[in-house]
Amino acid sequence: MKPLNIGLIGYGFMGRTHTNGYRQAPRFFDLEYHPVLKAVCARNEEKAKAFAEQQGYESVETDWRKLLERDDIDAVDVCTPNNLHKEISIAAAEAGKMVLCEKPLAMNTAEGIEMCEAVEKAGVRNMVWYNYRRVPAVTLAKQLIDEGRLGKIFHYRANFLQDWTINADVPQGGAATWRLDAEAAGSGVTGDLLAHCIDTALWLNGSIQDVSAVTETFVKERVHSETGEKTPVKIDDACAFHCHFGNGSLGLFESTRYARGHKALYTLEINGENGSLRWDLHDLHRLEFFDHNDDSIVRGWRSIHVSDGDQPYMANWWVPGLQIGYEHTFVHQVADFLKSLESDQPAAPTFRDALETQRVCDAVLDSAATRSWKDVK
Ligand code: SOE
Repeated sequence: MKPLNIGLIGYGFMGRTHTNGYRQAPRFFDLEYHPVLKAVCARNEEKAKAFAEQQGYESVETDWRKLLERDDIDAVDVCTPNNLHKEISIAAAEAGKMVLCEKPLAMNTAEGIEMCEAVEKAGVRNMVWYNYRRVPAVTLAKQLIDEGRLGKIFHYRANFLQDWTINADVPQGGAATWRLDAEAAGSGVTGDLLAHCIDTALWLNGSIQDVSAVTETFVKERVHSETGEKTPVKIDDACAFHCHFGNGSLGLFESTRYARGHKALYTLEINGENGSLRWDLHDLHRLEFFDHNDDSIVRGWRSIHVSDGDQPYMANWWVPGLQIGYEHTFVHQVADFLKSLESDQPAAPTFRDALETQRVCDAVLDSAATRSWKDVK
């Protein structure tokens, strides 16, 4: 067994999901490398200590630069708000650390390019936490598409719907609501939610060529948590776009934080010449599959309960029929990352892969701002 010493920066929601991944992966997967929770870093020492104690980190740092100076850290996990991804990731790469960065890669494409160049120049392993690729049902969708079961693809459709910002009293900025502050997040639902849909789409259906988008900011001003002042909201509350994929299919995407009743409804559907696939995060272990090659008298949508040992990742979990959930996507991502060290292959999605998502997000925002079609550049 080889140790892989982890330095986590940021201990919010994502810090917890990743930490759980580090803890569980070696318990369920046969891995040569085992993560060691060496240090957690955050500005608030008291809270960082409480997190370290609860989660099992050996030490605490309050300055991320100090963490990067430590010889006992192999991999840095960047779980900060988006506006710090670039600076920390580049510094970590320059310090020779592996870098695992929370999504989206960066605030924009220009930053993403710098980040890619830094990790590639330093020759350090890098990965971005687009976790939904590792839902077994989504991974199975990839397998079925790659086997050619859908034939020529005509349509790709995805939604990511939430409702947590409808109340105009929700503030922007600060630890809990930095996602509403353009200075910290870069964009709203486009970088936060559609980025997931785009990452999955690029993986399942290939490149996106051009986009036409519309965005809306429903609540124009919110109190800023740090200043107490009411200031203009500069993020997109909702975004919808359509696009052309490189394979000739059409894409339709929608995301909002104003779909009352929906907490995290990520759905996708792909329609091909010979079949279709449909998946829903709220029922994440099921993959709906329509196979037109079935005998016509029994032809219909089948609902595959992805829980059997010969389906992706499931041999590592319980016995067939017993399902897993959201947290396991991060366990899978950690396991795949650790296996990539053994095989010396890149761990997808790399920074370079995630840059493609960033380019689509930038084209989407540009299209909405200019009310025109934009090429993905
Ligand atoms: C936003 O509410 C959020 O937590 C995103 O930031 C995550 O990336 C997404 O997986 C769930 O929703």
